[in-house]
Amino acid sequence: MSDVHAAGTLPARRVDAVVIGAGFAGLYAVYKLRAMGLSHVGFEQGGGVGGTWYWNRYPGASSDSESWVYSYTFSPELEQAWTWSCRFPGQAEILSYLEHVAERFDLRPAFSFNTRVIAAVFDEARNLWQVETAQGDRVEAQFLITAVGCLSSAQVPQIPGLESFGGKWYHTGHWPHEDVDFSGLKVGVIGTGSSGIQSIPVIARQAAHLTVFQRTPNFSVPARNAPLSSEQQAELKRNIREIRETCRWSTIGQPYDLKPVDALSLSPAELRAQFEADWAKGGFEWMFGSFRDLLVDPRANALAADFVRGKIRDAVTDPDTARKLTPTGYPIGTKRLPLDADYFETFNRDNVRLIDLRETPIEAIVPDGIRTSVETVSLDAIVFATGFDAMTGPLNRLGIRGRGGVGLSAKWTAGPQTYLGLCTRGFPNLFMVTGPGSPSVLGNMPTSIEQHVDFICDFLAHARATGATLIEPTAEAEAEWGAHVKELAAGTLFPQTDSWYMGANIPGKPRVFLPYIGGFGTYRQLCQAVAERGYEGFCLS
Ligand code: N01
Repeated sequence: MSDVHAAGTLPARRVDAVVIGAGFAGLYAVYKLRAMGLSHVGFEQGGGVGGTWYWNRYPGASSDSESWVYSYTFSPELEQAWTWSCRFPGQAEILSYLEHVAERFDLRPAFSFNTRVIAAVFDEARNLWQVETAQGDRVEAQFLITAVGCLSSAQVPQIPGLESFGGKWYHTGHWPHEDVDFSGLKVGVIGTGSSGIQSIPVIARQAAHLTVFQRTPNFSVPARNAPLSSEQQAELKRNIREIRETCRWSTIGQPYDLKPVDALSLSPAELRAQFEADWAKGGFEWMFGSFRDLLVDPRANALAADFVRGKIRDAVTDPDTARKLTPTGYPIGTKRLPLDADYFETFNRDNVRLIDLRETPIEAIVPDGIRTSVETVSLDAIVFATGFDAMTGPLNRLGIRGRGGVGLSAKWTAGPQTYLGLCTRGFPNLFMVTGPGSPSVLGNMPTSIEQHVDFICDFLAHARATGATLIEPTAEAEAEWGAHVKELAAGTLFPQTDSWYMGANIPGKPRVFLPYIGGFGTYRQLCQAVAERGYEGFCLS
């Protein structure tokens, strides 16, 4: 608490629950709390609703989940009222959708916008969270619900000389609201994750020249986005309930699942035919609707990786550029697989150049560009597509302190500890929507978010009905969950790779696999079983 507020000069408002964030998760949390008759207030750092889709306005930003699943399921009326224009909607369309939801259900008045939470301290004497914002709000609440997203803490790497750069620079996850026009400019993009891979083809079409600074080549699968015809829209609306039900119980929250077939059991010709058929469909189905052994057996994974390497060679005209773009040394899918629209083909353009930072690393940013070990690349603008401090980053920066004044980030020094990715011991009545240890980032986020918010709100209703005022996981449940999350990850190829799933993109971050990889459907069953057994693993008092 700051000195001013600790002195008690501002009266604290008292509510049942504080919600932090007004993206998919925060909007739904507020909707549910209101329906339950719990008083609440929401704080949102941005100037409007939208979360991820408020901040990530970079060129080409769009969903990687199909529109008919990347949306809320809680209101059949909303599902029928809203019509998506295409398979993978862009940032502006998703933001309009969330604005429509906020309007339709009158959710905006619950939030203070442009308001950043800087402290949330648990008052043990009164069993209340004391929440404070940078704007001077003070609120006391029984429950604290974080809905801050998993990929909202943008990371600009520490490259010497950035402050000397004479042009403009941007981070994809913190894009300006006004139009950024790269026409006639020499642009550099650093990073080839999903954000880089989505933005590079679009920037290449606008800029005079684009230089892509690539540290690790990435696998990517074509999205094959397309408009939805009115017949398709009508059919989706007719079938939407069934589609949703399949998503709820599937591995990654999508209306398809891994086939009960091993890639290794097929002949080379059969395998190729199946890979080609799924490749033609576009989207994640190529990897996550296909063989069950791809992410657990290195030999099966190598077959999938080789298939994509062949596609890269076919797409890129210059053999040396194709070589640089070809990923080696890590299993496909263990860095989050991007979807693209002509990403590899973009490197055939005359105005696009690839710099392989493994051969010629960046040494500094200089007033007129980026200096590598062999040259200075002259640039008018730099785009950092360099990612996020995933899952723990957005939570650690809220200034959360639990019992004994222990900070959440201090408790998590060696890696996050949670029960079900929802709660953490020592922080009573704190609920994290899609926290570390939840499936969340391993699939369709809205599916995960709704399940978490429903679970939390059912839990609050149960607590109210039973007269419990404090909810906290037991030490045993938390330890067991952590061991389970770790054990599941160890049975896959994921821990072999430096990725944000492993915290490897942030200097000094503990190397721990952050999400739960047992599958959305399995996780949902586990949560249901926990609830049915009287919220097993939690202490209610
Ligand atoms: O970030 P990333 P992102 N010098 O961490 C490179 C979600 N998302 O914003 O691999 C040079 O994946 C880094 O290189 P390396 C999605 O879950 C969703 O692209 O660490 N390069 C990498 O190439 C996604 O996975 C959607 O060697 C540096 C890149 O920057 C997640 O957000 C769209 C560097 C970062 O890739 C994050 O994606 C977009 C340095 N110092 C994102 N530091 C949709 O669903 C980092 N890099 C649509």
